[in-house]
Amino acid sequence: MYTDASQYVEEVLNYLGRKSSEQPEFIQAATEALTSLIPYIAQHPEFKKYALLERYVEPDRMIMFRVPWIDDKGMVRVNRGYRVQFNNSIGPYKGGLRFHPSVNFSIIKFLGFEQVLKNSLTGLPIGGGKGGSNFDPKGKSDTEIMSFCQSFMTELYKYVGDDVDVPAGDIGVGGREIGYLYGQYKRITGSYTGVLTGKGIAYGGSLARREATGYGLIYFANEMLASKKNGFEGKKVVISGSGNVAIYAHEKVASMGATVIAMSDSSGYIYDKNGIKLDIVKQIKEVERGRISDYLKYVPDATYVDSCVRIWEVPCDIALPCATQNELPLASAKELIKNGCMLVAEGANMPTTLDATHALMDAGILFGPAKAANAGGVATSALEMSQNSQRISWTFDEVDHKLHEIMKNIYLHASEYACKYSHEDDLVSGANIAGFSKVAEAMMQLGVV
Ligand code: NDP
Ligand code: 2IT
Repeated sequence: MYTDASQYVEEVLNYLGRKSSEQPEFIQAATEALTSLIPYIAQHPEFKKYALLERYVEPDRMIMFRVPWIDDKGMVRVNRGYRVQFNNSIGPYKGGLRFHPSVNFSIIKFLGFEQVLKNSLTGLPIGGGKGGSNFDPKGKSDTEIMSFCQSFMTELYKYVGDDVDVPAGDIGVGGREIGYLYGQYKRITGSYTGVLTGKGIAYGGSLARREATGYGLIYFANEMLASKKNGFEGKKVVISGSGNVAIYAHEKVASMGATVIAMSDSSGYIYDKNGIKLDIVKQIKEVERGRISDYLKYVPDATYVDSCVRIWEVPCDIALPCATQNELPLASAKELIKNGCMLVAEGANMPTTLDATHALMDAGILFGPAKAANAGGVATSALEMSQNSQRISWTFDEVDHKLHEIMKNIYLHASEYACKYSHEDDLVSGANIAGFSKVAEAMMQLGVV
């Protein structure tokens, strides 16, 4: 039906397959997005002449640098630092920094690629980028984390700026790390600008940024449920991960009458049929920086299973993958379908594999794709940027209210495009096309750059 557009997308994906074959996560993200754009691209034959897709899949630039630092024993250690500035057609590059041993160009490119569409969907003027390091924060002391962050920023500062590129947190980068990074930026440049978001409240951070991704995820999922005249009251929820996104998704969903019965970390998951007590998880993860299995020290009749992926075998009404990419494969999707799950909304970036996404949608499970469902974090980062530029701070309720409105709008926008180009419940296509159309329009107007 869309022969020319399909052919064009195939050519671009083949090109990526040849040129970036060692970047499987990036190819996965690009394949999912570009394939769903076909009906939209079919309406814009001019894109091919202007090589719009070829330009769109190529980041503006990719920066890699050495990060030497000194551990507590006085040994010099070396990691790799990355920043991929993907696309700034609609605003300064914006996106998190991830510190995790698995970080490489494939992971950072996939995250940057997703970020371009996500940031466009927020309706705010932010382009897309992502960065990080293969540094592993686990088991490191505060002084080691500080030494690493200072060295990382000593190189990164050359490439960022409040109107240029504004990083924030992601896996392994929270308030502590952003503080050390900001301190070093300020020390080197002498300038006090909103160059990072997720900052501490005492030095320019926004209230509700810490909660924003998790809260936003629940606001979005609530719109999905409401479209079917349903809600969270009385629902059983499984949330993977126990980091920033997972914890605040739990907090919000519990406040709306649901019970969270399982959570995880990269070692395994806990199950508590009476509902997981969030204050204990916060104590373990935010204060002690411990393992999720420590929950059993506080609640001995809960269960711990030594596998994170098996969390999807726990029967639930709602599944919220909030840990990492590809954590919900096809076999897990089949478990969710078998057990009568009705909704999956992605708090993490690309947590569901492509075949699992198709299986869930084909089975009629409501599916909220990451770039729409978890956009509340970066949207609130953009609100932090606005507050910094205006030298003002909004109250928690003001920011939370704006976040709620933004998530409702993202849902409306994605479902409107889903209806127009695919079908009502295809929020994957809806979110991709809604996000892409604005970036494509800007790129066409900006000329061949
Ligand atoms: P955190 O570092 O706070 O938490 C990450 C959680 O995921 C931890 O529980 C961690 O367990 C677990 N995890 C990490 N890697 C794996 C793995 N390979 N297998 C299983 N579990 C794993 O990160 P965030 O909560 O900030 O981020 C979680 C996800 O949400 C990521 O995909 C991120 O990109 C995405 N996201 C984050 C936003 C934000 O504002 N922070 C915004 C939008 C999306 P362990 O401690 O054992 O490593
Ligand atoms: O994936 C994401 O959207 C984030 N990690 C948040 C990015 C940001 O700039 O707040």
